[in-house]
Amino acid sequence: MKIGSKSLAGAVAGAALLGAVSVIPAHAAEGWFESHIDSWRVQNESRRWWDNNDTWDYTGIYFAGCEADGGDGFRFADLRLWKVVDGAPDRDKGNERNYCGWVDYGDPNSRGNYYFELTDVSSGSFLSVDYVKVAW
Ligand SMILES: [Ca+2]
Repeated sequence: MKIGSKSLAGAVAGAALLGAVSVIPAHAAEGWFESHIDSWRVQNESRRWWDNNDTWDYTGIYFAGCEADGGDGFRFADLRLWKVVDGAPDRDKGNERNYCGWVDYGDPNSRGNYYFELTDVSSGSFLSVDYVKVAW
């Protein structure tokens, strides 16, 4: 049966997708990007992304493979989410401590451009992260 083989392929693809989602928590369906961080200091900023506010998904930032140059190595990075506001100060959407995993900021519930800023790193002055995923 052709339909049978098609649905089997669908089931296999679904299983593979579930496997991937279990590694990186299933945050945010509206959009996402992957990146890395190379020797950031406090006040460095991420690229901007557009949140069209089509969904209620939380905005989340995922880190894996974190390094800091201080004697204690990496313990945490504080990340502030900002919404770009033209012609006025950008809007502070919250500061969260990332221990090299997920942090989320709730649903900003507001269409626009966003970015995050490194506000503190422990320990040392420089932060590098092998894998960064931002989802919203
Ligand atoms: Ca939203």
